Amino acid sequence: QIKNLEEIFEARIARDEKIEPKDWMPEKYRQTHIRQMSQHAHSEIVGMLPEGNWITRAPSLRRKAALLAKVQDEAGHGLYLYSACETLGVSRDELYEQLHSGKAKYSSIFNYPTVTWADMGAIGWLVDGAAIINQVPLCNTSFGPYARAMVRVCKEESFHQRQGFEIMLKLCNGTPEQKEMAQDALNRWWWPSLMMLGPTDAESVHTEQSMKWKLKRKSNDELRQQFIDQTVPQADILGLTIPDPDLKWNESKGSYDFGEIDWDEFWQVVKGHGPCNKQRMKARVDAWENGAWVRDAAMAYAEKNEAKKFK
Ligand code: FAQ
Repeated sequence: QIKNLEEIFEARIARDEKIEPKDWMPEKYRQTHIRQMSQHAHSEIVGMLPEGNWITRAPSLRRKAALLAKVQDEAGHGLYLYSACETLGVSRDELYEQLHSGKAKYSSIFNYPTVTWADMGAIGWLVDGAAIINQVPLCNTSFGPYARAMVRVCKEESFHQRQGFEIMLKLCNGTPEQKEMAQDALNRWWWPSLMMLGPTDAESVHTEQSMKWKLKRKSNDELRQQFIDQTVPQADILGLTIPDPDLKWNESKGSYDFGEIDWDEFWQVVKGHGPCNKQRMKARVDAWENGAWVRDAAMAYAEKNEAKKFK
């Protein structure tokens, strides 16, 4: 029976049909989607913290409004993704518990500090830039709710990337100190942005299976190369230097060669030893604990209303 169901499932994947929550799916397909989608959701939620740090200090009302809107979008992305995950039979509370206990990962990139205003530019330009490269192929992923969520998320990320690039452009056309601030932000965010796209294909444990299921449409290395090729000309427009002495156009390949990524640093950050891991987790756990009274009040109100209905 299962064998038959599995064959039908594989044939649907081969025909590029979307798999929907109530359809039969192999248990591993379900689990791997819960893993990737929940880590994606956690990344959006933790990802609000580095930028949230600058909302009260944005240099103008216009910048503040744009940053506030961007951070709110990230909350929205997190909530869609948690909802998409719940369609696979896992509860929101379980997902939060996995994040707060350190069982579930979130993107390494959000464990770096935001020390100057230029970091808001670099995050939008580079981090959202890398996120778009990663997420556009996911609009075509095989699980319906994930694919549909990604369409709107990518549109919003595209606004985020532009607002970041525009911050960088303004700084680069400003005083020498402002340009220096932009260069410093690029120096600090470049390598972590490359790491964000995941370990090399040779080290990536999930890519092979995820490609077969059409969860992933492109490998980590393919996405990283695409990100570099897209971003280097943008740095040229800004008049900034990418902090990689080995970066060089390769005519025969039609793309850039680049230097060695510090994978030790990546794994240290993933394992919880990055510059801000403890601070980020504490912020999320505190928000959960300090918000308990709101959840209790909402539950009490809902129960009271429910009871009234049956009077
Ligand atoms: N950080 O075998 P692979 C955003 C883990 S959203 C931490 O290659 P996979 C928006 C991986 O989970 C950013 N851990 O894994 C925004 C696995 O561990 P596990 C998030 C990482 O899943 C912008 C192990 O290493 N985006 O930025 C990282 O096939 C600005 C082996 O790796 C998504 O989540 C990492 N960077 O490929 C918000 C997109 N990379 O789970 C605010 C969806 C890998 O076995 C401000 N996710 N690991 O314990 C994906 O596309 C994939 O999951 C990858 C990893 C490509 C991230």
